[in-house]
Amino acid sequence: MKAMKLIKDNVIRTQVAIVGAGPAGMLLAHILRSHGIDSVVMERRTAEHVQSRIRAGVLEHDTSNLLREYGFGPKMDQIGKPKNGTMIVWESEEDHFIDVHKWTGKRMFAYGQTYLTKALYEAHMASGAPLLESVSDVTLNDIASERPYVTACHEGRSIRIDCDFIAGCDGARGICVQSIPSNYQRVFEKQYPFSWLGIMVERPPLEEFTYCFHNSGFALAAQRTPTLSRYYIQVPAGNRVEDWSDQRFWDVLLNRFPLRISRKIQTGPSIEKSIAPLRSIVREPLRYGRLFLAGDSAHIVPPTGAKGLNLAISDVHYLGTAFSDYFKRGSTSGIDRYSEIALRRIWAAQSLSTRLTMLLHRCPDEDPFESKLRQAYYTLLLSDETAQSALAHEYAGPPLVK
Ligand code: RFL
Ligand code: PHB
Repeated sequence: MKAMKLIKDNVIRTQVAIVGAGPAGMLLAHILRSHGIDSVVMERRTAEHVQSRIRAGVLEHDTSNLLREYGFGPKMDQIGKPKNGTMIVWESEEDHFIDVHKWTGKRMFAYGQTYLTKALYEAHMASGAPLLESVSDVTLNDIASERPYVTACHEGRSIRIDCDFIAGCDGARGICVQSIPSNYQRVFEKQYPFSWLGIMVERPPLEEFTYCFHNSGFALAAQRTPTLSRYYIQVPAGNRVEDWSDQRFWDVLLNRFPLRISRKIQTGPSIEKSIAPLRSIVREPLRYGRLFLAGDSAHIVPPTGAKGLNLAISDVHYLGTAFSDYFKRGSTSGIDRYSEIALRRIWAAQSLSTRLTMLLHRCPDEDPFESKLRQAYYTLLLSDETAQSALAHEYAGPPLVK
């Protein structure tokens, strides 16, 4: 419990109690440290578990620059790779490249969330800042008052953390969203009737990230390193990993990609396989009293736009700056405007992610009208430079509010 202010046995005093040690929670702790603000991070899983989760792979230009500003550039450049954009392929249609570089002058950055999480943990541990792993029974208390506190069980003992603010960075099913009275917050939600089944394979990837539409569903070829590839296919909601042997996965994936692409895909045994249901959630506002939501606890976007991690990073950038203004200057304007500022980017990301999801996935009960709309949008994309530029700008993400 180095660097934590122990008031008395098992009672800790900190400025910001952070629930959840995913990228949102760990980056927020880092940002606060850089402003001289102390925090305590609580995580219900072990560090090994959090660092082994395989999720996002693409960062926006502005997000990767922000991570550079916070000191993560050297690690990112060891493993990550700039990308001009993302390819869309479609059976019996021309390919379309979402040319982010041509239309916006920016580049996306291929960098796995797993590597970012490791870099965040390393920086945290090197600083000696507190991280309480494997906590249970986290409970938020008096959050509508000026003296909130968190109680939890850690290493078999009850602890209490007195704080000025609580940051809810514990994902969509965490305790923080459950601690907000339901009549206080609006929840906007959409479920999709399909999931993504993803595998990791030790084979060289395709040159470009490639989204594929096929009448039987979506597929994606993604990449992590020159020798590590990530592939996804759309599967019906409710499918389980056990239903999918490697052979069945590859058969479906290779059948979905046009032959000119599938013949370049190097298959092999999966080293990881997981399923994620697709859904959209936005909570408004992102604050209740002294509790602030950030990352997946505030919103979930379907992964088709590659926006979730980017939003988690921009949320905590706004929140960390707002806390800094409060502690350094006594200004409440940042914390008062946090929800409104963060929600602008969140809804922009929802809009893009929903449109790309509908363009590239096939709903089981899709009617011919919806199929015609999809075709009309793709035809527009292939022929109209304004549509190409608009999509590239949205995919690149809106600029961060300074
Ligand atoms: P996390 O990463 O889920 O971390 C939350 C942490 O909170 C802990 N926790 C608790 N701790 C203490 N007490 C409790 N009661 C707790 N309850 C929960 C959890 O154990 C966990 O460690 O949320 P965070 O930090 O907000 O980060 C969000 C991102 O992980 C997520 O948005 C992205 O992975 C989304 N995403 C993508 N985002 C991108 O920007 N680009 C992409 O290319 C991209 N691809 C993806 C994705 C997500 C995917 N899945 C799995 C849905 C691809 C996929 C397949
Ligand atoms: C990934 O690399 O895992 C990835 C890339 C693009 C997406 C989603 C996930 O839209």
